[in-house]
Amino acid sequence: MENENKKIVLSCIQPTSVPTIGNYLGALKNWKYMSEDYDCYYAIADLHAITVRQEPAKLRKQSLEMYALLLAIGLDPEKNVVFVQSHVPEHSQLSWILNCYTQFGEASRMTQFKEKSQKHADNINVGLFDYPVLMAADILLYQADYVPIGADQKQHLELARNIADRFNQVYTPTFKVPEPFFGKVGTRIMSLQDPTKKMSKSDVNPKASVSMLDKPDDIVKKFKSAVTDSEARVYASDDKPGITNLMSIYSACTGLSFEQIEKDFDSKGYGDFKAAVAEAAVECLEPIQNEFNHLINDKAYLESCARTGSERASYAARKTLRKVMKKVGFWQV
Ligand code: AQP
Repeated sequence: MENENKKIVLSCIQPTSVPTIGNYLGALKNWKYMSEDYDCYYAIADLHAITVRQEPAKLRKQSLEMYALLLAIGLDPEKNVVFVQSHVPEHSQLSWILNCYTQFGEASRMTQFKEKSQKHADNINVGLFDYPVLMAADILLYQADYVPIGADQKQHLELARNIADRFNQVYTPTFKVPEPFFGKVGTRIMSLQDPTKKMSKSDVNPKASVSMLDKPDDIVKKFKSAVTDSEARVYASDDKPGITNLMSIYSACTGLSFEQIEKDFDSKGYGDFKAAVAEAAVECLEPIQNEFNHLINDKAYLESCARTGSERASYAARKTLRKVMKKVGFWQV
């Protein structure tokens, strides 16, 4: 780590539930690949998670499980900085300062805030509104070059870039202006029950998503009940979102192209295809689940990795925060 020549990557995942196969194929799998070529900071975003009401005991358990899962997918805690966001107070500290360099109008334009306030109409808290500024702090603290994001986070990254630019102009260059890093096409996984909506780990309908820790039998059942269409021919098309989504999952799990999948299932029905997708998903998740089951029983090891991760993250974050505090004029003693 801390290699001068390597570019820096920052990415976060919220411990709002067990991650789905969508989180895995769309984000976490790339995290593993990126760790080969970049200096990676990977955070469990529990500060972000409480913008939606969480049950305390569950949040604690989910954070520990998320940590174990990140190691189980193959992230080496020595090579990467894997940490829990709330263990590094610099995130909250920088976030407050950046609030004062963010205009109310620009924050009001964030579409995710609008969507989430509709979804959680009984709890439209200031944290939900401020979420993108905290995200900017997460990124700018580590002087990240790249942030792997899905299309839904594009607007938030743009805001982080604007805040960085503004701060750099008001004072002198302080923050690196981060670039988005888009994963491979076809990795945005949709809900199995409403394929026009993305698969989410906090979806209340258990049939809508496949969790990374689901048992093989449950995975098979969920794919069996996935919403498709009445045509019974396997090919990708905008008016076949259910089948296209299953093809994305199958392709991401097996590495087969859409053309190959169409050929392989040319004369077969949806039943056969769904069974094949389920089998591929089970095979993809099985080694991760085995490793997870082993790690989750070693709480002392996980805690020690998380402690080391937060110390290393804090060390890097502190450097940026000190500069920022000096520039804005805080008395430092
Ligand atoms: N369906 C998806 N397909 C591909 N990638 C996805 N990601 C999320 N859903 C899909 C990516 O996973 C990473 C971590 O996401 P997050 O936990 O920070 O928040 P999120 O995007 O809000 O994910 P969820 O699963 O929908 O969580 P909840 O239900 O808590 O809101 C991100 O890189 C994200 O793009």
